[in-house]
Amino acid sequence: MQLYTAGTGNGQRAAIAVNECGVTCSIHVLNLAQGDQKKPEYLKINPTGRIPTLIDPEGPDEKPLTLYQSWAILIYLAEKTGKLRAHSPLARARTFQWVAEGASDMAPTAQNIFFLGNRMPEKVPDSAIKFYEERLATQFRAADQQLAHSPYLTGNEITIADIGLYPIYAGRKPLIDGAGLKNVAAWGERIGARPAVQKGMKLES
Ligand SMILES: N[C@@H](CCC(=O)N[C@@H](CS)C(=O)NCC(=O)O)C(=O)O
Repeated sequence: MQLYTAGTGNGQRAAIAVNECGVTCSIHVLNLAQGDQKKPEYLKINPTGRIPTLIDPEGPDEKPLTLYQSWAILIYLAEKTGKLRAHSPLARARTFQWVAEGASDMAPTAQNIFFLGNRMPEKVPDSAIKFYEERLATQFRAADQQLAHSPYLTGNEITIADIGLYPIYAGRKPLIDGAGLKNVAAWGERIGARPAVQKGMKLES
């Protein structure tokens, strides 16, 4: 397989998924600041001009598959390899809940904090950034309550839910730890100690 990625939360999520699932994969780190993601040859595999993108030469129906969206890559690799999957119907349902929470709420909230603080042409009021910071802390508070009862988000086994949320946590660790979320902090230590996670987090962008 080939993974085109970069050292951002979304890029790290896909790289960790590749490492955790143990697939043979060449990892290509794009330089986003220099616009590698907008080059015509890259737009051919990902017309959105963003990372990550996975190419699996042995995709479904024995045909090559090109796939973008980090959460889709994570789910695809878990389905393909049987790794990081929840097994009971209840744990599977909770996995879907956390994947939806991460993809549709937490990751965009974290991205808003980054864009407002780093990408706006004018200075944004501190209150706007604080609004999204408090929102992210509240979203992780629900994870903290779950993690008071189990070592991972959906029970005793690590799943795509944990891998999906981890780069969001790692990118805003001081904010989330500062909100006193002790169970999330312990979970973060647990996930962050995994060699496959450490390797995926170390991409240079
Ligand atoms: N929801 C998408 C977001 C992808 C995304 O926003 N990628 C960013 C890096 S984190 C990107 O490629 N930005 C470069 C650009 O927009 O030019 C995912 O999870 O893959």
